Amino acid sequence: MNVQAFDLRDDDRRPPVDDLVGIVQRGLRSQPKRLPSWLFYDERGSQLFEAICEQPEYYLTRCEIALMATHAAEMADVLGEEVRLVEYGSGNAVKTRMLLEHLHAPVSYVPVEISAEPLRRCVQEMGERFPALAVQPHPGDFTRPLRLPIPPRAPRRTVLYFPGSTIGNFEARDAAELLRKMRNEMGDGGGILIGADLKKDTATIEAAYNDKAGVTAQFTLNMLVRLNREIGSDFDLSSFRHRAHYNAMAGRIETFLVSARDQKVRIGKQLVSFAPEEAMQVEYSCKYSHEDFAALSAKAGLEVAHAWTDPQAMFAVYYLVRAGMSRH
Ligand code: AVI
Repeated sequence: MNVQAFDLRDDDRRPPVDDLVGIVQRGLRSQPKRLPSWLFYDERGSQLFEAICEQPEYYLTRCEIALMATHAAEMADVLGEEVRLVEYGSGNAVKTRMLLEHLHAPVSYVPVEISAEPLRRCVQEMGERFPALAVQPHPGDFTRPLRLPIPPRAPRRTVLYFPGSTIGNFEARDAAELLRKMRNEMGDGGGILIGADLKKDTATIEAAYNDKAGVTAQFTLNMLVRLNREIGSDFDLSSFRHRAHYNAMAGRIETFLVSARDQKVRIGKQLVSFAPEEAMQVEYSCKYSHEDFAALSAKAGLEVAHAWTDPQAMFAVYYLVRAGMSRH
């Protein structure tokens, strides 16, 4: 197995308890109250997210995998020979495997992942599946500037792979900032291969975030379980409900934890009041038209060089390059 050694002492993105108390207190002081969506992903939350991807209503994963099954060979041709593939996150073994199977003489594969266990699993799986490939894990937060490991030989280009429509979990300004950071990391001749969920009828989108089995509701509520465990807050789980609705004007699913009653919750030394039906915002999942995505890319100095979509136009994978470069 051609895997570069790595050190994973920093287990995940868990900030020190005092910082987390401060983050939560600040979020609950804002109007409306809000909590950051990265809080979903403790060990249980990551398992629940995997379970969400299996739910019949959650079309995103299935559609993106189907797109890869149909178009990965063509994507590999577009990316060209001797690519260094840097993946933002490492939880997408199926899609990444499909891409790597078709890449022409890739130089290295660099999964960037904040949580130790998923990164370790990814390294092992990819190392076993592609024994000749240099796997260079990069433990860390992909929203921060990356110092990529030195590749075993000079790549012709660096391609950042960001599947899953995770870009949709960033608000417009943060999404553009993240793409701008990616533009710097890929360099002049590089590119970004990115998955994005497309706008469609409200019922289909809302069903994906309100599955019948209630897995998404558990995922949302797990954020409170995590806070109770990690900062000693006393959220009463039976007094908050999951709510996800599609805001068609803004083009996004907005997910909330809604207080079922008048209640107070202890966060550190503070008591925070919740009114009956008060909604605390926990996640946005933005949906795009092709024009929306081109406009977002342009804000980051990028343009869409290729787009792959399924016949039902459920999901898209875009290949972005620096603006002006696709005509060279
Ligand atoms: C990770 N991300 C793209 C998922 C989404 O669809 O926004 C997270 C998720 N939240 C609820 N269901 C899935």
